[in-house]
Amino acid sequence: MSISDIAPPFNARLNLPPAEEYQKRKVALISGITGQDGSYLTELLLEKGYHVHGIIRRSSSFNTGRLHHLYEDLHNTQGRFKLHYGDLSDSTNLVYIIAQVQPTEIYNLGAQSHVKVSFEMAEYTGDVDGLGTLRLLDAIRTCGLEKHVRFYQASTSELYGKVVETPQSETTPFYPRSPYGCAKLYAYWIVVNYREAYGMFACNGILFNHESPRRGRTFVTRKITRAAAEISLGKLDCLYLGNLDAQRDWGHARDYVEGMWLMLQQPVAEDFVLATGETHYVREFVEKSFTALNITIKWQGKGVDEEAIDTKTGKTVVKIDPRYFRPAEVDLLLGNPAKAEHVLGWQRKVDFHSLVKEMVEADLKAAGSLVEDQN
Ligand code: NDP
Ligand code: GDR
Repeated sequence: MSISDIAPPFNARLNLPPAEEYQKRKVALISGITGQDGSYLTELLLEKGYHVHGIIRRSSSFNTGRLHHLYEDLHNTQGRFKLHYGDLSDSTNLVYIIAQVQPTEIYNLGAQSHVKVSFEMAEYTGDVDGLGTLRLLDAIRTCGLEKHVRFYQASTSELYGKVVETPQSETTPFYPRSPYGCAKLYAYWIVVNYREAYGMFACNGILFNHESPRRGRTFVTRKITRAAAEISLGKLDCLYLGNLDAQRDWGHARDYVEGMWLMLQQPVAEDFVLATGETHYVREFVEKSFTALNITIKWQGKGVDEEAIDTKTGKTVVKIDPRYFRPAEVDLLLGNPAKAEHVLGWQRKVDFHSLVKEMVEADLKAAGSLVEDQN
């Protein structure tokens, strides 16, 4: 090992081939690679022959569980998969990683992504989700790669927040309802601004909720499917939830990462909504999950006293805990994916029913085995 392996010189602005030649390589850099979307996107890009580099945070506990199978498969990826320690709050580190990796595509999926948590960690969420996006864009420019790199920003239907119109599309005005939504609003506009100011190929994917068996356990869908599976096996008595009246447009994460990739393959950088065009109450998600486990539930009571009873056993299986209510709520999300369908040729494949079924089955399997799942 030479000294340059330990501390390679920072020569990012030197020796860059012209953009067309540079773009012939397929090198992706993903922030947030350890998250739900990061893991599906990595699979997709490796399948497409990309070299995939990911930014991971140093953690005292294991945080690469969703990528484990890709490590195990290293002989198939022939060294095309590499992880780098980093953080969206650390500009120098981002410049260094980009200079080293020289990516052709950057997917900015890293974020404090929990809406409720953002009310408790508002400044941190603003720093990582808002300014973190700026840091990444400026790191690209610092490396002299603004004409070489295509940039994807994980924007969100939380930008719409308070209902102004439905279905929500690329032209619907924004009205965020949380520190998370406000931070993502800054990120959205800085992406548009850098596209216009510096001619960068930078896109916002305005993605509506997307779920999977790899969804974090504190998001409502996974919380429900996991608890329902455990209740069906007698391992848990009751599931505690917040607002059952919120409506969401839920799709499958695997379908949505394909849309992210498609956005970066277009001749011109634009912003796109990805959604299913269907909306469902949280309450419906609960009912469907229990039904998939052959448990019929009946709702009774009102407001914080509402509960769901298992009609066979008479036991209460769902209760309300006001702790899970948010200081300001997004009541209704329903997206219009027409532009993505028309321009990108994007189509979601998984419907609501199949999504719930897949998540419940995965959680039933995990709850029935002794092995703790990693997601
Ligand atoms: P997850 O919460 O599953 O993953 C978030 C990722 O960001 C994790 O890899 C996490 O690392 C990483 N991260 C958190 N903080 C930092 C930081 N300071 N620096 C670098 N990385 C960080 O989210 P999803 O995969 O569901 O979502 C991906 C992106 O898409 C997010 O930006 C989210 O806000 C956005 N989005 C998600 C939607 C959805 O429905 N899933 C819909 C619309 C937008 P670690 O594992 O160490 O915590
Ligand atoms: P959301 O997802 O806020 O839409 O953000 P989440 O699953 O957290 O909430 C959806 C709706 O369910 C209601 N809810 C509960 N939510 C949670 N987490 N826990 C509960 O116990 C509970 N009970 C009811 C919520 O009030 C809310 O209305 C997700 C994230 O992935 C964001 O990063 C992303 O940008 C948006 O989706 C689109």
